[in-house]
Parts: sequence; structure tokens; C-alpha cells
Amino acid sequence: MRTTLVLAVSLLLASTALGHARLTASTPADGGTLAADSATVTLSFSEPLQPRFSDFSLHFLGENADAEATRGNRLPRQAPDVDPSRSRVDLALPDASEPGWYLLDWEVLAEDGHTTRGKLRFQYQP
Ligand SMILES: [Cu+2]
Repeated sequence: MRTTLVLAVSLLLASTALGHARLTASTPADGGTLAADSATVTLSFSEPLQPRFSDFSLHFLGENADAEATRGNRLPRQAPDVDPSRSRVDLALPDASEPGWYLLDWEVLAEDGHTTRGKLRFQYQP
């Protein structure tokens, strides 16, 4: 009985782990600095996304790297540029973005219907 339950749980874990869109790389890295000649953040995921149901919210934190994302510091939504593979997303900072810390809140839906989310903090020094 117990063996069956353990087996069922591990099968469930295995199937949910498969197909999740995990963040595999980002430019800049978390805590990093965006290159002066680029105002674009790139996120790479382990699986293709469903862009229509994925959300990327950018917040300006100013000089406070540890500030939280609030409605007050949220920037106008920019449509992300999605790679044909749908596993890479380029997000441009709005024109004339100020130097300082930014927080990108992301939430993506993978093709298997699972949502993953995370935060990326980075500094912009044009
Ligand atoms: Cu999944």
C-alpha cells in the first residue's frame, strides 16, 4: 500500500517537473548590470512559452536595489519580443529609461499548462 503511494507521488513529481519553463539564463544575470549599449533584457527558458499567457512587469526601483515591486514603480508595459523557438524573450526598457535599479517580475505559462514565476533585479547604467 505504502509502496504504491510512494510510486504514485514520485510519478506525479516526475510528470510535473517535465515541461515546466525554468529560467535557464538571463542577460543581465540577477543582480547584474545591463550593458551600456543595450537596453534589452533577455530571458531564456527551458521550454517554449505561451506568450499570450505570460506576463513581464518591469519596475523602476531607483537607487534602492532591495525595493519591492509596487504599482507605484511599475513602468508602462512593453510587449516582449519572443524568439521563434518561444523559449527566449527580449524585453526592451522603455525609451529614455533612467539609470538605477530595475526589477522584472515574470510569470510564464509553459505549453504543458504549468506556470512558473520569478524576479530579476538588475542595474541600468546608460
Ligand atoms: Cu510543467
